[in-house]
Amino acid sequence: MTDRVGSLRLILGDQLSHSISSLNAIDFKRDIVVMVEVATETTYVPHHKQKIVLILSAMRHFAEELSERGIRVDYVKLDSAENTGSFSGEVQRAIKQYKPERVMVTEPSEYRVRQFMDDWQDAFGLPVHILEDTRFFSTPNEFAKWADGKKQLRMEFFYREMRRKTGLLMQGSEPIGEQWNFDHDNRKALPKGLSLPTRRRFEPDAITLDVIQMVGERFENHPGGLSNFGWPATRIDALSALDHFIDACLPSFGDVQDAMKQGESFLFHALISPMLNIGLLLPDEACRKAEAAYHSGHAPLNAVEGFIRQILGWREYVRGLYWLKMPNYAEGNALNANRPLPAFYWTGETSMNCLKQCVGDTMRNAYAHHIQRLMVLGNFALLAGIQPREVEEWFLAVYADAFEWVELPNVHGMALFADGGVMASKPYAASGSYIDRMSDYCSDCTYSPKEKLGAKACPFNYLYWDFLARNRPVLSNNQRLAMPYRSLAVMSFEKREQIASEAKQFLDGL
Ligand code: FAD
Ligand code: DLZ
Ligand code: SF4
Repeated sequence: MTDRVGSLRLILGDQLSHSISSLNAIDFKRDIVVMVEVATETTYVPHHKQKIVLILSAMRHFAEELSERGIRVDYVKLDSAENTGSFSGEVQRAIKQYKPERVMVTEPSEYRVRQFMDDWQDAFGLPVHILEDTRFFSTPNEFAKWADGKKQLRMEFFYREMRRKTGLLMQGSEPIGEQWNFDHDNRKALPKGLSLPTRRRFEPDAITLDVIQMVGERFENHPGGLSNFGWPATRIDALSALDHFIDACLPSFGDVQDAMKQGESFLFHALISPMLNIGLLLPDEACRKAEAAYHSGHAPLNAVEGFIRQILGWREYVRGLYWLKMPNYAEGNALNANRPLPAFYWTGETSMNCLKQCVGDTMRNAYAHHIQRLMVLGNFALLAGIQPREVEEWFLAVYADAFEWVELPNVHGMALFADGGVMASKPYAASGSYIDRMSDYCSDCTYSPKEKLGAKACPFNYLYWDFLARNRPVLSNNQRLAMPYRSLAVMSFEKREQIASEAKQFLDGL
């Protein structure tokens, strides 16, 4: 009789699902689960304090749940004296200690981790089984097959494939409502006086409080505050956050999905991306619950389709694109953007109220909603020509839901057009009038969205035209930009000169 461990099953901090493939057919007597808090993961970017608290607290809760199921768990805390500080170091140490016959792990979500995991079998001299992550609707291979031979990889067409595959919102082979996409119904500004749902906050329990204290001390210099921490760190709480969204927010989610309001970054959004990304919620259950809300008459089709498209469409699409294009994807800089990231992305100290509000929300909550990220924070970085690498690092650090597989395509491709149009058919560039239409930020700003030039002019206005003029060689052939380029062509020479000069002065002062 040997007391040698059968399988050493490693579970990473974004694999906290009881259905994770690395737990399949676990032998309760011979196998051991290893979970490790490691310095390399907590510091590869300066993560927002709330993001670290969420992940470590959720890991500790998950380890407890596994123990309660009768599974043997070795959980290594960040401050344990033996902790070597990296996934590879900790797996090697556990192999020495338990002498397992094999290591089993679900494939990591990020290329960075996959690279060193691929070396483990040779380095450690035992079989390392890297298993498929079955929590998604599609696989990277399926995406690669769909992408093969296509000139353009548009989300909309991949999304339709996913609708057919899953049967979500389908009636036979046709989409319910005879339309695949109701996006044009989902661009309304927030009506005055509309009452907003309250965010469901989850009071930290003893485990979370412990982590909060440790993170407050050890990661004091990382961005963000901890006082507002209210993320669900267990499966049960995550499910109740999802239910709260379906009950209280989903019916209005569609109409005002793109709206922004000072002091209110949650609005009707789901606030479930951190839970989906670490595995406390599964994408399938979120979509099925939303679909059921449509069939029961609780929520209208434009809201339910809009929500399902974000998860079944965008989330799956960005994952497919990431694995198809990595590692080269991160290297591109199609618009040759080279300016350093302004300090106000970290401090919020700027007189541009929209940016100040969005940075403020981000630092308070480790959250900002999609349009704040895309049309304010991303749009500014695009127009100002900020280096993609610096913008990507910022987005990867400050949001509780930020993991490279989902952050990189959204920032590099969608917000910055740094991939030259692989993801987006045109840059999401907009002047101040878009922000004015979709928010109440401008009424509290020192600048005016109505002024195009001069000291009071909203910087987004002249930066927009300067961006188009500066990037003419790369962008002017884009059919979707034909109209603004025509407007630029008929602008007087003096006006164009003034735009260039005010943009230069502004950008030099950043
Ligand atoms: P809702 O608006 O209520 O949407 C529901 C769900 O749909 C989300 O929980 C999310 O899982 C999914 N979803 C929506 N849009 C996208 C998208 N574009 N890509 C992938 N999934 C999507 N999302 C992340 O999960 N991590 C990131 O690091 C991230 N970085 C982003 C950076 C930029 C510049 C932009 C423009 C978007 C980014 N997104 C990212 C996508 C999106 O902004 C967030 O998923 C969303 O704001 C999360 O909030 P929510 O749960 O309230 O989402
Ligand atoms: C993001 C993160 C952080 C901050 N800390 C840990 C950790 O200490 N241990 C862990 O297993 N995972 C952590 N994570 C999540 C990982 O970065 C994520 O699972 C991998 O990057 C996936 O490729
Ligand atoms: Fe932002 Fe311009 Fe509006 Fe000020 S005026 S809040 S800078 S869009």
